[in-house]
Amino acid sequence: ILKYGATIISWEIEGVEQLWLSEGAKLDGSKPVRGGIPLVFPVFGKSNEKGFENLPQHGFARNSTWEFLGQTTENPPTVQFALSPEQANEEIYSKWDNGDNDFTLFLTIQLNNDNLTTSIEVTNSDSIKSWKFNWLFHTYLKINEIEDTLVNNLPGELCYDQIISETYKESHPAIDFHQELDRIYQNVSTDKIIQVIELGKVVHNVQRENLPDIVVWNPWIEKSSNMGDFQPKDGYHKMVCIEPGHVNDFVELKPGQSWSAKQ
Ligand code: TA6
Repeated sequence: ILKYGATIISWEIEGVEQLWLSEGAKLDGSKPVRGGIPLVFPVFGKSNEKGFENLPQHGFARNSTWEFLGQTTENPPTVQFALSPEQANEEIYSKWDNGDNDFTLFLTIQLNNDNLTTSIEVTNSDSIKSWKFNWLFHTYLKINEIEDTLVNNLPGELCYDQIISETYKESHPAIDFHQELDRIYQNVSTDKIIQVIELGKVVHNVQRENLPDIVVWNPWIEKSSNMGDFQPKDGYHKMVCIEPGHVNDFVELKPGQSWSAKQ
């Protein structure tokens, strides 16, 4: 895990890597990590919402050096990181509202035998004003071959398709990949486990607590070639982003209120 962005860059189950990390990923804090589990806060993507319009894509959590709080339990191994305005990337933080929202983020990472749990707690530590935010775990899952891969349990769900800028109900029994795909599935019951299936075998199960939205993304050929830190260029065959979040609208916190979620 890097303190930069509190970014998990590798997760193995019995020696088998579960996350995709670009060979061109910057791991020196010079830019957000291309791969692993970057953290998206206080905004997903770009937003014209008042107070968010000047923020760069995906906000500042992934560009800030978090404080390592330590290991909280021995078994299963659990560690905690925190971020507050003092450590936040000043240049970006200052672009959120009036650059004076008092917040505290606690990230808890638990490594179990066959699963990884990442939990976030967001607190409005301001004494006077409310503010709102998005949260998303931008998880890059590793697969063997995107053209053998399906994502299921989304039929009937409403999605905003970022490629064609249209909202529609998912009608396919499973999502398959044969071009850039970038969709925000909205308000999907957390009773639904999102499965990544390869050649008929479930290779990833994504479970959520209090994260109603799921972004599914594969950059495909052109987008991969346009991202300098996306290496190798055919690496899109080996990854799919399944991103649990609260991004379809903003969560509002009053002074002293907290919000928490998990994947
Ligand atoms: O994963 C959804 C998304 O918003 C895509 O549209 C793509 O932009 C991706 O995030 C990566 O964004 P980044 O700022 O990390 O290049």
